Amino acid sequence: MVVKVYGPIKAACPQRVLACLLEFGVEFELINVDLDSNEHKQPDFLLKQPFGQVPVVEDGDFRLFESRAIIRYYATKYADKNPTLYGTTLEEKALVDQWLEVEAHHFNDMVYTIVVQKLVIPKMGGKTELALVQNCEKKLEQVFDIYDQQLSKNSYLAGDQFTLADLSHLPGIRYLMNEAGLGHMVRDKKNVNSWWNDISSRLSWKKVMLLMDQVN
Ligand SMILES: N[C@@H](CCC(=O)N[C@@H](CS)C(=O)NCC(=O)O)C(=O)O
Repeated sequence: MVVKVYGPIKAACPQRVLACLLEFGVEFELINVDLDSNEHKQPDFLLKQPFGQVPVVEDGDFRLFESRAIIRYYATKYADKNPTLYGTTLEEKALVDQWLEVEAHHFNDMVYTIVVQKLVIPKMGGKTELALVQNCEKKLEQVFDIYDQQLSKNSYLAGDQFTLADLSHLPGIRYLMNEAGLGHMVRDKKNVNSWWNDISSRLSWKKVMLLMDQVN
């Protein structure tokens, strides 16, 4: 069964899902949703995702939204193909979940606000709230300090294996390194920098980047 993934390849949340599907070798069809023309806010799309956001997946009759719920679903469904991605014991899974929550709430909340303020609002003719951006950058610096400490003990966030917790950071860090012009936040921290170099070299992520290049 080919999984349908709704969302533009350039958006971070669909990228998280695609990287996960590629890790497990799950076949997918990417169905573009044009955010610029508000396709995601139209009644047809709201039937699939009532909050009007991407991604959504359809796997046969089963439909799911929320990118982190989707990656947990596939990591559980295909655990036999790659058992370490979501941990093999209750405790390993709990640690992956812990760092996924950190990514969603401490890391992503800051990156999301920075991206909206620095890129989206100016594109719509609005003005960036510089104080808000500075505050987010300060908080993000603290998050990276904690990551740097954690990564001085283990190669990856949840231990010595690459997991969903690491994968989930890829789209957000890519934004920081590129459009947001904040690559120094990663490069300045030795352990975070080696971790980024490692996780962004994975074949799954390279394939996501290739797909993205094809539409640019
Ligand atoms: N928590 C959701 C967030 C989804 C989300 O914010 N998607 C963005 C693209 S990365 C989007 O659809 N933005 C357009 C909008 O919110 O109107 C998830 O992880 O799936």
